[in-house]
Amino acid sequence: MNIERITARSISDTRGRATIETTLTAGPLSATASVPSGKSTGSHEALELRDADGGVATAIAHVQGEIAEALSGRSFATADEIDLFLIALDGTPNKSRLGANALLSVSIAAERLFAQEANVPLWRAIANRAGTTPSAPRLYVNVMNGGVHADFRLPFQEYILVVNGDAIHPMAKNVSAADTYEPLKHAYAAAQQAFAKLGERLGSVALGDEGGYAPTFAALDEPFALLADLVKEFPGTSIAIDAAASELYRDGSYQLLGKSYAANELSFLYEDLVERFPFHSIEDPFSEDAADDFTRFTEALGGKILVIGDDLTVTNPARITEAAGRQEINAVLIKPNQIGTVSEAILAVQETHDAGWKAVASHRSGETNDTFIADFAYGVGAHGIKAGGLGQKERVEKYDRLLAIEQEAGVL
Ligand code: 2PG
Ligand code: MG
Repeated sequence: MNIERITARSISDTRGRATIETTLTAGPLSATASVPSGKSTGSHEALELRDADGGVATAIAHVQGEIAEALSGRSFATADEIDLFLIALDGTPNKSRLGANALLSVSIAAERLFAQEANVPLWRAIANRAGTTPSAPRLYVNVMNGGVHADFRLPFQEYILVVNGDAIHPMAKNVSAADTYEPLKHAYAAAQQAFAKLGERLGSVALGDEGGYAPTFAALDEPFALLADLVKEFPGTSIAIDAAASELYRDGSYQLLGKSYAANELSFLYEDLVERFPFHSIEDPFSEDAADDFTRFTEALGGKILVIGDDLTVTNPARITEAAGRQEINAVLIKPNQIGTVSEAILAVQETHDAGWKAVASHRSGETNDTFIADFAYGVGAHGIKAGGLGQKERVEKYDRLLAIEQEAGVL
């Protein structure tokens, strides 16, 4: 394939900040991709190139200038070839020269072009490339937002209802009916009802960055009591949090609701919560460099819940391999923009699976209408997908895309 034309422009993400959207053209084919942006970013992530004024003019100039020139006149047989070319062109370990945002916008658009050329849906192209079996992910619906996503109205960043479509309907267990059972449709319907019910219980409250409610509570366990009630009402659901603990960490301890916790005290707090409430997973329970605390915690609780690395592992295959060697976690959050190309995000999934761990694909807190992450989650057969609360269109679009994928998969 020859990429003949590349254009890029600045669009707004859900926080109204600038982000990059790129369009590639090859003969009659054309594909567009835009890139999300995090707020609680890990310090080991690939670099998102921003100008001093917060804009992405330099990233756009790189795409339309150096990257367009380098790609022009060359022929690429696969999307992986393009990604390897982009990585070499940038030449830095963290994409700091051309920008991970600039590179990823090209990488995702290229993936779409190759899917079009092969005349297969995007999720199928990703599965073929990754060597994975596509399947319906659990929905990690971020129903209450806290931490830096809601001015710390709640101490933890994300209070999540995990919905497992396979566990909702008795039909799913019936082998003869399993072929026609649509787990995502049932999971999403349950998520909508649970989200509305929670809204009624909370009354009129603000929404956080990811389209979940942002209430305040005096006690740390009150939101969990509310979530536990929902779990009782909705079969197939359970509780997860993203503690995003790097954001709670000050001078050697963790700050929660005005109290200071040493790492071992925070561990006890989590253990107590897991004992009292129906937990599925805890993401980033400690700060991004506290590897030993992760290992101890996973040893203690890894048999009961998923301990997910995000800021710890930053979708970086080398960091995931390192974490595997020390058994720091048992699941990994996969965010393509933390690493900067689709091929490296796929490699991160492969490293995760090689370690015997679960992969959870994830959006970012600043999103666009691009639904690539839904195809990615389904294509790599991820255990789950974090796509936010239902109070923001850009989150709902990801869930809508998942339902469309489920239909596509049913007719192929
Ligand atoms: C996270 C994410 C997405 P952000 O920490 O997992 O939910 O937040 O994009 O702000 O890093
Ligand atoms: Mg996180």
